[in-house]
Amino acid sequence: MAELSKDELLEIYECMQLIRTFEDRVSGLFAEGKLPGFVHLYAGEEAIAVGVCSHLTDDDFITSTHRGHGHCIAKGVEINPMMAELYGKETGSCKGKGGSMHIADVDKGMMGANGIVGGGGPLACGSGLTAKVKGTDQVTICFFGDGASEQGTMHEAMNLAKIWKLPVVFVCENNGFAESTPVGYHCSAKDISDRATAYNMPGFTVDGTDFFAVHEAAGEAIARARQGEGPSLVECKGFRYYGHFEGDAKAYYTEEMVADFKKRDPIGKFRQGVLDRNLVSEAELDKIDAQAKQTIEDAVKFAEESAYPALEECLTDVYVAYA
Ligand SMILES: Cc1ncc(C[n+]2csc(CCOP(=O)(O)OP(=O)(O)O)c2C)c(N)n1
Repeated sequence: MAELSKDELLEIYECMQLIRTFEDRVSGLFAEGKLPGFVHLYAGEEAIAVGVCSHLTDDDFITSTHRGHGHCIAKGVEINPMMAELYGKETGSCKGKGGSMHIADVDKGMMGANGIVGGGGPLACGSGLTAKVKGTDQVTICFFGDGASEQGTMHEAMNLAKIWKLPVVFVCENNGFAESTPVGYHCSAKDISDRATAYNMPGFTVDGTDFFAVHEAAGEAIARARQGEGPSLVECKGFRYYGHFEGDAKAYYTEEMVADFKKRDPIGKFRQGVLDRNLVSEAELDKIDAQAKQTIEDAVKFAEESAYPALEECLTDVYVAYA
């Protein structure tokens, strides 16, 4: 906590609160039938995306998952086009053709949310190899879930990243479930980070509800990658408040679990931590809460007032044109 300035702490809080407010609002909009397609919400996992991305610049890359809104916001993707993308509007980040599961913004280094579980690993090796060949110090973060950790693609990607000493940090967001399957059922390892040993790379498990724990572990791994020392695996253990997707009845959540989630809330924990140490004031945090609400309301208005793509735009940007 000590090395972060007051402005940085406020920015971090703002980013986590923006993600939470975005997700809570999207949940309501989906229930109202305003958003087409599937929506998977990130609320509860804010400390992971923000803890990691607060070390990155626009020149660094991230690969994301089907649960990608938090990654986008933490990497600096603009909120208005994001919301418009969820609505399928022409002002969306991908002109309304990607939707929630395919938001991308290459200028911000956000290489795309991804409906293919485990699909981000090979992409991260690609951008990692690009940085290595070009001799830049760009780092790629590969966010993936505990369920994705069982996919062959992730094992191949971690092995390749180590063999080629790529500047990639694999960040496993272990929220306890792959759809409704508990991690203890689908995973043979005690901790997913134990698998790092098999790839001869550093591996850590941290509390994914604790911003500072994530920030510290990710900072070490990112510094190693930037200095040419190769990949690492950081497992962040946490939870998601919402179901796997909006509409999930969550029969696998018990009342005790949900009560426990609330006690471990990453934003509440961060807020209490900085207030207890007198690093910021309550009024400053409350102001950010109000601003976040306004930003999201503005984004909803922007999205609702935007047009759907024209029919003749249907096939543009969908396939790569070969000359
Ligand atoms: C290759 C592939 N297999 C299966 C699915 C169906 N599917 C979508 S999300 C999901 C679970 C993913 O769990 P996890 O990686 O832990 O991410 P979380 O949803 O917990 O964030 C599955 C099996 C898919 N989209 N892609």
